[in-house]
Amino acid sequence: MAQPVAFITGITGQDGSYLAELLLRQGYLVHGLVRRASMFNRSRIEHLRHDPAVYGKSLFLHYGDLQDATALRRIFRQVRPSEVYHLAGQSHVGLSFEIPEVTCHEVGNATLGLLEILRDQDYPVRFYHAASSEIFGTPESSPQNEETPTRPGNPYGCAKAFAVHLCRVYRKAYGLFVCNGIAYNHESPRRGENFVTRKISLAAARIKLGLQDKLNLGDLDVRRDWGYAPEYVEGMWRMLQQPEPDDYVLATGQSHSIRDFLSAAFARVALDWRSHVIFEERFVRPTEVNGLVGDPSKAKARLGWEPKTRMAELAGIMVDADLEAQRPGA
Ligand code: G4F
Repeated sequence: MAQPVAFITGITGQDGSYLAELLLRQGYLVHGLVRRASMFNRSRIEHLRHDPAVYGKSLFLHYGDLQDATALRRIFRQVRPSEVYHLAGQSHVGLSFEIPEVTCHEVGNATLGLLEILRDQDYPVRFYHAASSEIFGTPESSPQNEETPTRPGNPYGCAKAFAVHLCRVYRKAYGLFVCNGIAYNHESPRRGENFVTRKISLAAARIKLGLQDKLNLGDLDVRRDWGYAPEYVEGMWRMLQQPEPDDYVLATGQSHSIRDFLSAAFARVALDWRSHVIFEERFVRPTEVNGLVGDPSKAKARLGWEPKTRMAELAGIMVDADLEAQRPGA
């Protein structure tokens, strides 16, 4: 059997880096799309790039941009991927209020562009679209599943909902193997520092080490369904190994408030978060989504996928990693 070939957009991100590791372990040739920038932002895959047994042998990076259809088509022609994992795009919900057009181009139109390329291939390609719980906004029912109507509450959610529906249309209209992975929040030590869990874990570690004293946050009452990112990329891969394409919710089914996450993270370093957290209006969003909690039972039944790491353990993993990274010489 031919060696499977994966193409990952967003390979330098949290999920892309874990997914690349998983696919390399499974014996794939992995190709990743990277955007040219004056400063390298590849810290999450540096260990792979510096491994002579991997880089240039089973891992290849290609300069490109989701807006550049010609370059993307060229990469497809050269690489002929058997599986495409589309993870790239502006992913910060708060920021999507400030740069809505960029967000919609990167998240919405770019997915359409890839679907068009897929449609023109003369061989079967499987496509994973990184959808998001943000498509549900503030839903009428909880928990949400694959049938829950979309009702986004911010520009990012609107763009994702647009992309999710296009994936469904292309699957039905052209018979393409396209899956939407409707992932709820998934975190790890590789999470960007401007997402709330990482902001908290980093602050807990730095406060413990005397490097910082205060942590400025917005609304602490909102609740999220938080899971562990390496487990979620396993779910993404499993979707593309099924006989038929479909949509799946990836979630823990449990929701916790920001206060709960603060308690767990600060408890890890034996501190009381209430002595350190300051409210800052700037971090409150123009609209907030509420009631997001996912029902992963379809993923469990069909993919054999189940989240294992719960919120408190996740907070501990993240704080431990940040403590380690902050130590002198780390
Ligand atoms: O960590 P967050 O920025 O994640 P959010 O908005 O839930 O979005 C993440 O998860 C989605 C679902 O998987 C993805 F689609 C999306 O791309 C991203 O990965 O914020 C979580 C909550 C929000 O309610 C926010 O208002 O935390 C609240 N929050 C309170 N203070 C804060 C802060 N969020 C951030 N980023 N920074 C704060 O200081």
